[in-house]
Amino acid sequence: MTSLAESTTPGRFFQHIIHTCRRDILRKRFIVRWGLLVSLLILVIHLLGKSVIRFDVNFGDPHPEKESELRHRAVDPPPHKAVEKEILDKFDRLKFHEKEDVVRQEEESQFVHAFTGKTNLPPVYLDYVDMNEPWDKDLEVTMKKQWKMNKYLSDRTPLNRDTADLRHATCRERQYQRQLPAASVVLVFYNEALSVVLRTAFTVLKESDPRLIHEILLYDDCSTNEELKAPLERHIAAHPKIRLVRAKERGGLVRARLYSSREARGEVLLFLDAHCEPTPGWLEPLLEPIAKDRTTVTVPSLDDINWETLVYAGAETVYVIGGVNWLMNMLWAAIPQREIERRQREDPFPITANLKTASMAGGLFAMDRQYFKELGEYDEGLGVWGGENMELSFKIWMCGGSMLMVPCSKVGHIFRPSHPYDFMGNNGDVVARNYIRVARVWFDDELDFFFKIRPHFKDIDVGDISGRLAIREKLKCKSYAWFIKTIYPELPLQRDLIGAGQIRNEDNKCMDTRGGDLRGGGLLHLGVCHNGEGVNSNSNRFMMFTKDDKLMGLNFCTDSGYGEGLQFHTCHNMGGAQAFEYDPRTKQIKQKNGKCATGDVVKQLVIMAECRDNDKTQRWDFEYKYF
Ligand SMILES: [Mn+2]
Repeated sequence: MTSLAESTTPGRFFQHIIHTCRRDILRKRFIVRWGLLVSLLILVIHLLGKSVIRFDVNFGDPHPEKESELRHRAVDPPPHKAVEKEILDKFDRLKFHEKEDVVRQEEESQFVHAFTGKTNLPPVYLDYVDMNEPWDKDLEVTMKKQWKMNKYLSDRTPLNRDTADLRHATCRERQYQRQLPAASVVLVFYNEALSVVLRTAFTVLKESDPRLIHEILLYDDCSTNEELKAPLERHIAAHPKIRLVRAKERGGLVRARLYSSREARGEVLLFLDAHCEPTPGWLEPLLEPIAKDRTTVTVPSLDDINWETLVYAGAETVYVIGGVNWLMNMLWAAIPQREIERRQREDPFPITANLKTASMAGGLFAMDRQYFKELGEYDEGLGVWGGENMELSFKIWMCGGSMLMVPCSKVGHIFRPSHPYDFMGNNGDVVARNYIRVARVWFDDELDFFFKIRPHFKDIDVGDISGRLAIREKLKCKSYAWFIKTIYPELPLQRDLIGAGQIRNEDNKCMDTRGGDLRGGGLLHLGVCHNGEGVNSNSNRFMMFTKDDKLMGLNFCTDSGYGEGLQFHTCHNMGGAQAFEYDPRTKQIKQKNGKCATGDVVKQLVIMAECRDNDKTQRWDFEYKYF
């Protein structure tokens, strides 16, 4: 018999295992031998698990060598176990969400968690925080509320902590060309925690080839916090590549981005939020597509840095692209089949090949600086936040460029539970006005549909847009319909519809998403109708019935495959439980199995029931008809 030592290659090793296993089954010794081995393995994993938790307990501890302190914190650690459990549960829900609603084609997304409170380098801390003071849990809680993130923990975590390398293995196989342009990394901030800003800047320096960083531009949009004044300047003084520019008056995020881009001198503009941590190998894959074609814009893949624990979590690769809807929202959509096929054709490692994306989230992207100028930068008429990402996405595609999501470029980002800063006025108004302005510039013939969904938007003044239209004219940009048909055909245009708006039955009840269309799994409800045109301001009652048989909300398709009611799920375009037929004569919405959409007043749901003649709960009319 061969010994394990002789099995030199992994292949032979496994052959040996399988061989031994099969023989043992025959000799009925299987349970005794392998059962023991498996129990041993479970024990090892269990012990390992304990050590992981201990590492987590040690999170942010500047003196890990002090055994006594470590034990003290093990009793009542920051971040404590309850929080950690809650976070992990949250991830589990996310995973379910990805699996159910977003990920359809690809294998199950694997979230990996990294507890990175350590650094292999000499740790750098804020010079005014005393690391020897005992942990003040009350202060930690107070600061969490005030900052909408755990500033207390951040102030006590190395500013140069190790970042996780969660990239899919194929990312490390990739070779990038040597000649790449250098980037100005632009970080715009307003009253962001100093430790968070510094960690972003220092991590960029740590994780990037210095030849590819022209500068790190810190753009202070008129912060009022004291720590962002002299202390910030003191902490960056030793880093010649970090340059600080301060705005004279607060412009809001969009304008701050615009003005900061004019200060940048690198060949490539690379915007990051000032609460990010790029990870190993992040930069080259963002720069190479731009080096090959200067009209290509690249977007890194975002991972989550938990706002309470600063735990880094992410998937190995990307399973979604940026889509668009009629509300001007950027949304995450499953990778379309055409894109899956293109990747398989064009790339030796399709699982991590770059993805064409119709839209970007906005905060993080890389772009040739001159090209950004040529496309008219940002619209100065946009307020604080919102819509600028869509405007940029539209004009990149419509005016001859392209946009890629880069799975091998991973950047951690602190997703806060809410906006920590005010919008300089009414949030909703600013964002709505931005959306309308962008729509008026870019939607051309499709604009009236945008106003059908939100009729009250029609009367809102968005200022002078002639300058923006002139840019569109000058660049000879294509139409919005071209963009949708070519880049994101998932979104139906009016020409693709049979009916839209409120769908009302003769029982005078209307289909109502009740927000169930915002993410998959929600039910299609039955609600009271709005009466008269122009009052349908609630997009929950805006449905679309397409010529290719889909009954949709503004984001998802209704699907009868989940029980009696209709559930919202990603449109799979394969018919079946997502295929409906409208009969204008009987006004029934039918499926192949002979069932009809029925308004159930008791359940307040739209359910699929046997079709009946002249049943007013089954006779539906569209607010807008296209037949
Ligand atoms: Mn952000």
